[in-house]
Amino acid sequence: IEVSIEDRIGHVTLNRPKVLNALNRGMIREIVTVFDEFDLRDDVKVIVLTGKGRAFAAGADIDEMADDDAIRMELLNQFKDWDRMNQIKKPVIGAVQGFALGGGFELALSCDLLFAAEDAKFGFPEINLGVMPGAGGTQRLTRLMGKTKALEWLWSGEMMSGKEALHYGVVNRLIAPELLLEETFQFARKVAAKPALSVRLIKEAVEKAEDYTLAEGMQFERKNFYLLFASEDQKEGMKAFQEKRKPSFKGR
Ligand code: DAK
Repeated sequence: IEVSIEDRIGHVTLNRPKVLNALNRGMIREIVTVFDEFDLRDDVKVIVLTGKGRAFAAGADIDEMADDDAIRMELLNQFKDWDRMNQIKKPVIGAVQGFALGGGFELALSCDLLFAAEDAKFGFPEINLGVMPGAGGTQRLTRLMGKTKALEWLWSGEMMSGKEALHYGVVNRLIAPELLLEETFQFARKVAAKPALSVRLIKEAVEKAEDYTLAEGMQFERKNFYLLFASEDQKEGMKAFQEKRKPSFKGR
């Protein structure tokens, strides 16, 4: 992977273009290790994940797993690394060009927002390999598009165009390929300029909306709402409004 920080945006680029960024175990570990580091750094407010070349990622590395057996996989416990991805508190925006297949699609779906180039192709070809998605694909796709549509894609193994992905609410935006990075970073900078605690607690509350009942979710929301009144940014934000000036947020 390649890693950089610019304008308070931590950028991770998948960088095995010769094999369409096929995700091997080392790569997943590197991604989550950097995400964890970004999550703790004060100078990173938003994380952007992209792929180099003609794919975001064409899936887990088939050469690496072809000879695996169930017990070896259980003992390797690779899902521990994948699960760490779900614990990142800062916003993660994925920018997908070309193929996002199998584990590559699952990695994309674990981002909070997805921006896609018009040439993006999403799919779960696992069925053609005699397996099925194992890193959240059946769960996340179903939550986004409903059971019947998700089954159609998961059973057929066919690739979904960027346009279809937009239609089903899988991606936030469809962008001309040459503008994908620019538009993604433009949005990332917008979020990076917001009070970071609000951004963080909104993400946490929205995630609960998928698992909690409405009453539980609203209770949770309320606690986060109260918590923000303990922040300096709340005082600054409201004072700046009253004084008719631009607020200066500190993320505290
Ligand atoms: N793994 C390894 N190599 C791959 C690869 C992959 N997933 N995808 C592409 N490559 C390699 C190709 O072998 C080829 O290498 P060379 O022959 O040049 O050495 C190079 O990338 C370029 O690919 P193609 O020549 O095939 O390019 P095309 O344009 O003709 O075709 C394609 C593009 C995306 C349609 C095709 O490459 C393709 O079908 N790729 C495989 C798609 C796929 O089946 N993906 C894997 C799904 S299974 C887990 C978590 C997650 C997973 C598993 C376990 N744990 C935590 C335990 C996930 C599983 C999956 O993703």
